[in-house]
Amino acid sequence: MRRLTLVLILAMVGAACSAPGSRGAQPGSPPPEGGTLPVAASPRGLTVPDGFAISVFAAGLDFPRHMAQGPDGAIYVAERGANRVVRLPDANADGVADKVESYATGMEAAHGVEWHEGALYVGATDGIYRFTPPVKAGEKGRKLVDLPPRGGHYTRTVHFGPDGRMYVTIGSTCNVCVEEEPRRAAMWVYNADGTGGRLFADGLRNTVDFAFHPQTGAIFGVDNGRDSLGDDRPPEELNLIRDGGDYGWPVCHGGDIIDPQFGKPGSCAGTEPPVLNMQAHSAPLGVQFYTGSMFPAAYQGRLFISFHGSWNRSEKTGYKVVSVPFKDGRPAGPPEDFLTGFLQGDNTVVGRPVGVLQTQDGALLISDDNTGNIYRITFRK
Ligand SMILES: [Ca+2]
Ligand SMILES: [Ca+2]
Repeated sequence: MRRLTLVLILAMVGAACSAPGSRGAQPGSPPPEGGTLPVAASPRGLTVPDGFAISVFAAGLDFPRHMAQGPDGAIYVAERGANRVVRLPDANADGVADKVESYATGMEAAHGVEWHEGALYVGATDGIYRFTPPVKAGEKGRKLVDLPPRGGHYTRTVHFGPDGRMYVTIGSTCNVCVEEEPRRAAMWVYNADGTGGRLFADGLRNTVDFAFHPQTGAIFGVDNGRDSLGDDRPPEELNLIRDGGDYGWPVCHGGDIIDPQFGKPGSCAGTEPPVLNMQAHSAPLGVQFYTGSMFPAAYQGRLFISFHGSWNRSEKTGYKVVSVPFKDGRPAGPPEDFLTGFLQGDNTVVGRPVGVLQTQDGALLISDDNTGNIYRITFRK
């Protein structure tokens, strides 16, 4: 497909100012800069398929991670670097956030966000917190679930299933090891109030995001494979996560690679192989099924996946957003590049995508924790 390179000329959205200056603002209070958003420092060359357009929805955020759209239509973003969730309204619907408001504060490394039945749920390192509007300045969220402290992978992801239950993933303490803590390298499920927690699936080294198939409700999660087995092993995984499933780590990777340290012959037997293997070291961190009407029909039902990009591969890989075609509730082909250009020709990194969110209007938002930007992708007929 012919691809269109778009040079992003960032519109001035207000007087130049810096996001760090907005740290410490209280929920519900106006941002210190008088309601303006920072302007991105420089234009970037990013590439989307022909017919699509990309623009900057927000800039200057402090390690923006996962995102959710609230019942008020605003975008809520976990700012991991600021230990909080910010609210980004776009009241005039011009595709640019009008302002940044500190909304929910005081959580260690806020990463996961989800709205469920009128309340905001946040996955922070030490637990899952709930904020029920109206959220007052400085209000502490209600901690629903205690989670193991920092050590190894420290992001916590939370989503609600169509069954109304709360699903939480936590990565391992290590690259590869046998975990003592049963909540590590696993998915747990809870009632919406945090009670009744139990192990749902394990052998998941670091499933940083997962999504429920829009028709079947099946859970598809990406898993970040272990390091130090070479540039192209083991693959990053897309798993269909079933109740009671063992997804292999630390003994088996990619469905058929027996771990040289922890595995033994037969270690892959009885484990769930991935439904799709992807390039090693891509670092998938965000997923979103597309159910909107804005994108062309070919994108309906596809799973968008962000690849944060490699950190220790001899040649860099990832640094892009791909889409995986789905048919009859299963992947129906390899990932196809959708948003590229974060890794430029001279191996220069100009962004690292994390969160992927389809908004109610059918656009796709991509957070980038390297630049602090949120990009918005639309399709123009
Ligand atoms: Ca706006
Ligand atoms: Ca696996």
